[in-house]
Amino acid sequence: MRNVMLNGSKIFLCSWIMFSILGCKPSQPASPTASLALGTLKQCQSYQGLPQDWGSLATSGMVWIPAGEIILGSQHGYPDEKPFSQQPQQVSGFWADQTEVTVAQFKSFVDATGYVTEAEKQKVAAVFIAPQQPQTDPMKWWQLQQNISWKHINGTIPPPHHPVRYITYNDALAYATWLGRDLPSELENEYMAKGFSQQQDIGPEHNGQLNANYWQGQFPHQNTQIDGFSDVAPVGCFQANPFGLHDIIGNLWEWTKSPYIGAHSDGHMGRPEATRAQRAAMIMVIKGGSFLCADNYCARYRAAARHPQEFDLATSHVGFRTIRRAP
Ligand SMILES: [Ca+2]
Repeated sequence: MRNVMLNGSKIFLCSWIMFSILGCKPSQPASPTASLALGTLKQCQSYQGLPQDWGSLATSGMVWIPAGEIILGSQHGYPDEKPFSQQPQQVSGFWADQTEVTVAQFKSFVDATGYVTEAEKQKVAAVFIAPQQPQTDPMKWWQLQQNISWKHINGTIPPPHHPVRYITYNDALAYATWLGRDLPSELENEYMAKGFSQQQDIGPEHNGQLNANYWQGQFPHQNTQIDGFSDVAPVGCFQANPFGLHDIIGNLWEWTKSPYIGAHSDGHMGRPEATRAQRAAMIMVIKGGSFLCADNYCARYRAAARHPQEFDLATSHVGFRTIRRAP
């Protein structure tokens, strides 16, 4: 048995002979592919949007998230984030996309299946338009526009290395199912974003440097884009977190499989279970914040932050990543 380091985690590899004799099994799955070479502006701008072995390897573009535990939520956030309990919740290990799903990845799904997204069927999506003057009414910066979709934004085709957006919950789940994957629960997303940390929350900075695409300046009229992006950024322009995940905070909100059915303090613990009535409402939890989250509005560029989102509304600021649970 060999002891090796892979993706920062110690694992055991069994040779076929030892497996036959001793029946030993890896303590956790071994990734046969290297991590994506992302994390700088130069690297993300040259990325083509498809990870190594795409189309042939079930875990292409993913890293192994080892089992662990977190206390869900934060005492320091918005009221619905405050923990129900100081008892940590256990999370089993799973594979996770290193980046938000890209336009190129989603295109490969559409090319293979002929899938038509809900925004294309509905012929409408919610689009952010920055006002020129200070505003407090969200209806002043959100517009329902026709003929906007994942492949057609303001008359242009989005670049293949951008995260796909204008994707509803059903669209995201269809893509994940096609790959034999799933969407994370809120608990799994927050565990990914907290990345080994015992802190109650994780923000968009790392070692005093901005490490996420969010909004600097006064939202919604003044975007100083100190982080380099006024709109969505290509995936992987910022350093990965300790689990090897890029943009788990900021850039786009990410769909989870957990219905939004109230505050943690009411006993909702971020798992996907829900009653039939709750599923019928289908207001889902989204996590991580987006390029539209600013200090003065929606300061939700944090691991513990959460927000309700209509499951069938395609918007400018919501994307997703998939996970694959170990058998
Ligand atoms: Ca930004």
